[in-house]
Amino acid sequence: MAQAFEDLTISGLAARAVVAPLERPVRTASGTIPAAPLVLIDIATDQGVVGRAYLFAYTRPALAPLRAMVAALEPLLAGRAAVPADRRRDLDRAFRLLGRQGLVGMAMAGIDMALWDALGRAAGLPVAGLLGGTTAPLPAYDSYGTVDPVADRGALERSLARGFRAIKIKIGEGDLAHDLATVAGVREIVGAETALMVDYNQSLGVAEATRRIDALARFDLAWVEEPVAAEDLAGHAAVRRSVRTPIQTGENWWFPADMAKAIAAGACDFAMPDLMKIGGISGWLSAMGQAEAASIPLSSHLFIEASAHVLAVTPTAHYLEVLDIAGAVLAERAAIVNGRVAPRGPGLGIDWDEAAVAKYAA
Ligand code: SMN
Ligand code: MG
Repeated sequence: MAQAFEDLTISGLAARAVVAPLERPVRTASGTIPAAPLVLIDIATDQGVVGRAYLFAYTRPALAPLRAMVAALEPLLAGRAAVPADRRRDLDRAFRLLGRQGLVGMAMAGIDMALWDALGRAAGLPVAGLLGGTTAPLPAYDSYGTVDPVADRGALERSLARGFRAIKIKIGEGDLAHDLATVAGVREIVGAETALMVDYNQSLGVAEATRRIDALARFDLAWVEEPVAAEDLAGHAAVRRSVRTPIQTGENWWFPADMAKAIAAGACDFAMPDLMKIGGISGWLSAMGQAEAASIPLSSHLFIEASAHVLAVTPTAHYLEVLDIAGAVLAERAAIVNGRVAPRGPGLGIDWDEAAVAKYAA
């Protein structure tokens, strides 16, 4: 029996910290993430429906403060309707003077995702369905950290065997020669037909990025991601004007306002907002409208489960990133079928493996 949306009243908020093992450590040119510090959110309602979402703290020092930040929002939510638009308005107002970048924005996004999950569960629908979309499988890419073509040949071949026809690797840890050797080696393994993306994780300056991207042109890369500092929009635009390979960025945009600035600056050919930083499901809906208006293909960043639901209704949907940061604590990992991911409901399709949550509790 579907529960009427307006009947859902928030009765409590739980925020738990875990450090979830990763199938592969995420090595980037700007640091390595050996395991995933996560905050697991459960929003309980008087009607028994529980909305669930998780947040990614990136580094252990940020985990306890992020958990505390989420827990601190409970007084602003308890006793109020589980309506994402209204709760977002309340939280926007509560933090208008402080500002929403950082832990505040991350916590707000987590609440938003969990409330959308609660609505879907109450309605017995996947969030993609609530939003007017379907649960059809979406094009995805397998996302690696830095790779060694020799040592990682088996993993790359397994990605192809799982049906992926798009793969991203991180480069920039070494010099240009190292980048060229790595990309040449990976291109030889994946073949000319597989889309190959690279991610510099903000590690270069404008001149060096232009030099390296020009040198990599012969490998027909699908995109080069965050060549310079995320907040250097003019730098992204300068690189973009100088090279032929599409420039991708967006995972570090805080709320839709940052996306608008990037589009105005001509910073990128493609965009990939992160659900946690763009403002959750609600923030993504605003971002996808901007992408449509600017004809910018939109991809996701991490958060496989929730990203599938929003990409399902994104007019310029591009790729879903498969980098599974929470699978170790989920009752069921996101399903990859023939290199694609389908939204799974009800809600966002997130349920905890409580034994694993206890095992990995921080
Ligand atoms: C990335 C950065 C940090 C953690 C995980 C992944 C990366 C990506 O920038 O695009 O996946
Ligand atoms: Mg990236």
